[in-house]
Formats: sequence, C-alpha cells, structure tokens
Amino acid sequence: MSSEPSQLAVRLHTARLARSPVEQPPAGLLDVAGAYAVQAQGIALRISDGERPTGFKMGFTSRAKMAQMGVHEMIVGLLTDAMQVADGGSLERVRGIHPRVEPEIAFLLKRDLAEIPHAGLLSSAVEAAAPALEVIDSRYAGFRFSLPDVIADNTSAFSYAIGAWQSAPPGIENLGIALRLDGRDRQLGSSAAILGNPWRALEAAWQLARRHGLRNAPGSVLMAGAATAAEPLPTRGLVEAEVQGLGRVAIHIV
Ligand code: OOG
Ligand code: MG
Repeated sequence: MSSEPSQLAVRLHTARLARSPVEQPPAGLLDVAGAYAVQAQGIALRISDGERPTGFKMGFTSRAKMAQMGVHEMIVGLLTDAMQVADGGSLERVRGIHPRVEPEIAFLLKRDLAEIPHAGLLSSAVEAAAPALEVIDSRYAGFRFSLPDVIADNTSAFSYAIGAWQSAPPGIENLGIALRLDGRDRQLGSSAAILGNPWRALEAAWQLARRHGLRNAPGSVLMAGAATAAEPLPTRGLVEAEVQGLGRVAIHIV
C-alpha cells in the first residue's frame, strides 16, 4: 500500500468503483487541509468520469452522529448528480460496500455561499427546505476512520434523495424526524439535534466552504447532516425519512 497522500484519492476512487474497501492511511499522513486536498482530487476524478457537482453535505452536526462514529468535528463533502436518487426511486444495494442510511434536512441554495459576505445574510441564499435521506458508504474497511480519513473519503458520500421542496418552510428549529425501514420506526429524533437548530448547519457550511475554497452553483443542495445515528441499509425494502411539517421522502432498496 502506498502512503502518499496524492495516491490516496486514486485508491479511494478505485475502492468505490470496485466495491472493495481499503485500509485507513497511516495515522499522521494527513492533516485536515491535506485531507480536503485529497477530497478535491477525488471529486476531480468523478468529474472526469462525467459527473456534475450538485451541492454540499455537512457531517457530524449532531451528537448522535459524533458518538456513533467517534469523530467530533464538523466536516463538509461534495454531492454529484450520480449520487442522486429521485424521491420514490430505487437504489441498488450492491453498488455499495457497507452502506448506512440516515435522515436529514436539505436546503436549496440560490446563491454561491462563497459570495455571501457575512453570516447575517445567509438566509438570503436559501430558496427552500425539504426532508432528505442520505446513504453513506465508507470506503474504509470496517467503516472506521479518523477525521482526516473521512474528509479525504468525501465524507462517506454515496447517495441521497430529497423530498418535495417547500419554499416557505415552517419553523424548522425543532421538528420531529423519523427514519423508517419498511414502515417501522428505526431512528427518532428532532431537527434541534442538528447543532441546536439546523440553520446553524448553513453557517457552518459557509465557514467550511470559505476555508476550503468550495464553490456552489445556484440551484445546489446543502444537506444539514443527520439528526440521528445511521442505520445499516437493508438489502431490500422501503426506506423513508419523515420530518414533521416538512414532509417525507422514500427510496426503494433493490
Ligand atoms: C461520515 C458522514 C457523516 C452526517 O450526516 O453526519 C454525515 C460518516 O458517518 O461516515 O454524513
Ligand atoms: Mg449525512
């Protein structure tokens, strides 16, 4: 195994395509800035495969997720069109290595966050909100990673689905959130678990995007991060997230 940071992006890209996990890089190989550089190399590989960026995803914005994965700092990753599944659409379980699913809230961005000069203007960048599902799939063996490892692996991004956008969403500060598998509640939480208020995920994304030079086109998505721990993705069946007052989104696992 090579321990060069520049080769890690290729190893992770190949692991995803081959559905075969890789070992974590040696501790200390990467710092956070170096990990975002590896993430950017990985995105460039996906773009050269014909994919198009569709937005950002925040990670570790809730204590439930931090505790589940043992990482205690927020992270940001990039979404592409190849990851998107339509609401009501199907996702092939075999495309993943060891996928997990989590309930989220998504924002539709009408402006590039990098162009917003201060946090007080951030709400002007948001067009709408929607319930969302994220399917994560670490490219590391055992779904184990350090903070730089998971950043380099584009924050385990694998697939996502978004429900109907609501342009005048109800107050989203404290809404009940459920993750259901075949109609059974598997995780229950509140949007308040996301940094105390999911709008704070927007500010955190803005800060990280500025720090790491990420840009987004108008019409991009921002996933605020899971409100609950993730569940293993079932081999078949219906996976659904419902956010009280905001609606539901479901995908079929085939
Ligand atoms: C990293 C991604 C975290 C979230 O919503 O907190 C994330 C992982 O858990 O593998 O997407
Ligand atoms: Mg997530």
